[in-house]
Amino acid sequence: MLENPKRYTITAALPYTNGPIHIGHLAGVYVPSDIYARYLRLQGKDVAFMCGSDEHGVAISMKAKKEGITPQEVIDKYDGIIRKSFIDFGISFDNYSRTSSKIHHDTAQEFFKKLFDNNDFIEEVTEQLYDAKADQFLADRFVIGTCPKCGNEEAYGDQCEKCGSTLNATDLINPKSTITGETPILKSTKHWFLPLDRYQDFLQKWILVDHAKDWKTNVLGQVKSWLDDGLKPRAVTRDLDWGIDVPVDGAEGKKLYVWFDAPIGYISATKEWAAREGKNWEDYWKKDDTKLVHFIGKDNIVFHCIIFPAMLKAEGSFILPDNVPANEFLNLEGNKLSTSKNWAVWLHEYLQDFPDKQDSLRYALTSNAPETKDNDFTWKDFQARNNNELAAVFGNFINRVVVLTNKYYDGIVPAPNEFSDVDNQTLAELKAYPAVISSSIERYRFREAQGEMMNVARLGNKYLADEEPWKMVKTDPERVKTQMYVALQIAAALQILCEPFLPFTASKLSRILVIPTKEDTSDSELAKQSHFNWKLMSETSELLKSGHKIGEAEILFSQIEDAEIQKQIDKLEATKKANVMESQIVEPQKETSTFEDFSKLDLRVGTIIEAEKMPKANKLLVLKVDTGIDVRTIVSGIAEHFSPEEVVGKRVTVLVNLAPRALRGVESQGMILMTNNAEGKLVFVNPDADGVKNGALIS
Ligand code: B3M
Ligand code: ZN
Repeated sequence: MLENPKRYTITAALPYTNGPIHIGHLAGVYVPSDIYARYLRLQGKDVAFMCGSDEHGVAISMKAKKEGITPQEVIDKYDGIIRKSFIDFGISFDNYSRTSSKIHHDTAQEFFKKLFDNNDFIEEVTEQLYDAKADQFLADRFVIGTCPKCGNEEAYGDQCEKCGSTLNATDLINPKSTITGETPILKSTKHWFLPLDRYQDFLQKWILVDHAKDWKTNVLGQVKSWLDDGLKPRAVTRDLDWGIDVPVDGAEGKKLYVWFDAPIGYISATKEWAAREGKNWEDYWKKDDTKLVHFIGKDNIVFHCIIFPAMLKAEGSFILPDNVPANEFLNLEGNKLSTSKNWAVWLHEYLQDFPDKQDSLRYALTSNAPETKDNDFTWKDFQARNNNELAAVFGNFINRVVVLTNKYYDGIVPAPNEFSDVDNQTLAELKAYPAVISSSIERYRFREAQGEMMNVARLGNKYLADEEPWKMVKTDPERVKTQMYVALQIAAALQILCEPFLPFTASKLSRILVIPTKEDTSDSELAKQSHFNWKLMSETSELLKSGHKIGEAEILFSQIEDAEIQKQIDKLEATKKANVMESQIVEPQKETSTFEDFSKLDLRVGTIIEAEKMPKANKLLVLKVDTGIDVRTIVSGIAEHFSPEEVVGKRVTVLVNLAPRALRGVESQGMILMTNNAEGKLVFVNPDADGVKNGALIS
């Protein structure tokens, strides 16, 4: 692990522009990376926080086909949505670029060309999957099949998202084209392969020895299983019509594999930013005193720990990542998040429904971050975190401090008298928190770090509850000056300590406490003092000097009402129903029958007038049905779907001239027509029978 780096390059996985950002992306990648970047800036570190839209690959082409638009229209649509939602959510990239940019195409082609000229590739003609009907080679997501490693039946041609393995399309069992559904044939085609096997020993040592202690076990585990299987050459070009041209002769119609070009997107984003800021991009990618950290989800581990490092090693002039703190997956209400099934909380929709609650979501996602195992997001938990923790603990403490300071001292920080043991103890505890939170953040334990930050608010609440200045003020107002001075120091410390986690709250707090923000370039003592000096808080407890005037109280966290949560839950229920409808298979039409056949069936409107369970038969109800002709007994296999009480009075469609048959000794004289709903539950085929008499003929 690099000690005391001179600068930091932080990358966040480039989101595919085939859909918006959802809470899984945020919890897995963007909130933790933003916490880390904000924290380092508060330390006054030199940070390059890079991201951008991942705009090539089959995922984009498939979305374009699905939406009937061009790939360019797809990437422009979603790049716009994603870019704006990151800004509105406070993800503080230093540059958010896009891989369709010229600077990226040039950078990726230059990178490929250097490896090509260096003979780092194997050029080979191999048999690849081909869809004869679509006249197209099937790479990556153009083919789906069973993963040879874990049996997942929805593995893609390049990756199995379930077990994290990267695959060659020809590895898939029972492959099917996702374009036409056809079974692919094999067809020869030339590609350039990165000989990963040449880097086996280097990767084995670099990761499993050098980083055995500082990389997360979930990352080491996945990489180890990959290395144990033995690395094989991997094609880094594709037969596609969308992507970056392969910059060598004889490669007409070939594009760079998206996972070859995308990680280079971090480099091109840095180049673009450095040019804009008058910096040297190579400091951030080629200097040994730069710490490079990749923030990703677990499905990207192999690309960031094996393939990209092998590329960087082959190129020879780049540093390697110091850490890749990949998170596991976040589920939603107990089910896997799914873009295709719309089973997600989309960031841009969240911001429409909760326009001023960015920090509430950041807080809930960090509290449940899938740092070591998959975790679950529920709307009820989100509400509880906001109401019972942010509002009730953090907001309540700040509100009491600000209201009382304004009430007793017109907002002026009072000069303290002699400190009691409790005061000194409290201030000593406060001074210990910056180091505690730093230690957690620097080990990528953001959930733990946020919990410690909240403990500072708890420390403040406890101090006020124990000291009760609102009572003391009647008998010993001089004592209260010291109490409020101590409470104000805790509030000021919170303003700084919460910024990485709750940036919008930190900004409100700086306004309430009149603490200059980083943008405040005045050379006031406070401006110089309170920012970039996270460490100062562990050296002095006087962040707000006596005489400093604070502002008025503001609500930091308004309550989230049950109705707002119910609306979100209902929205997901509707999505679930729509998905079930979507997934319902429509039986193919039966063979043609004649009108004569149909006219033999005698269908009538009827009403169920009595119902009882068939003794010792849990599937059967014995019904008395008024068919308009007579009242007759019909035995129906609906007992697992309806109670007798539920069906009495139902107007139903009855086949009255079905030959009677005995069921468990009861003669059934007809059949009531039913069907299945999307959830597979039986439902009556009800005639629209208002004003229709029993016995009316259905024809
Ligand atoms: N576009 C994200 C994904 O696999 C992928 C990350 C690229 S980071 C270089 O969903
Ligand atoms: Zn698998």
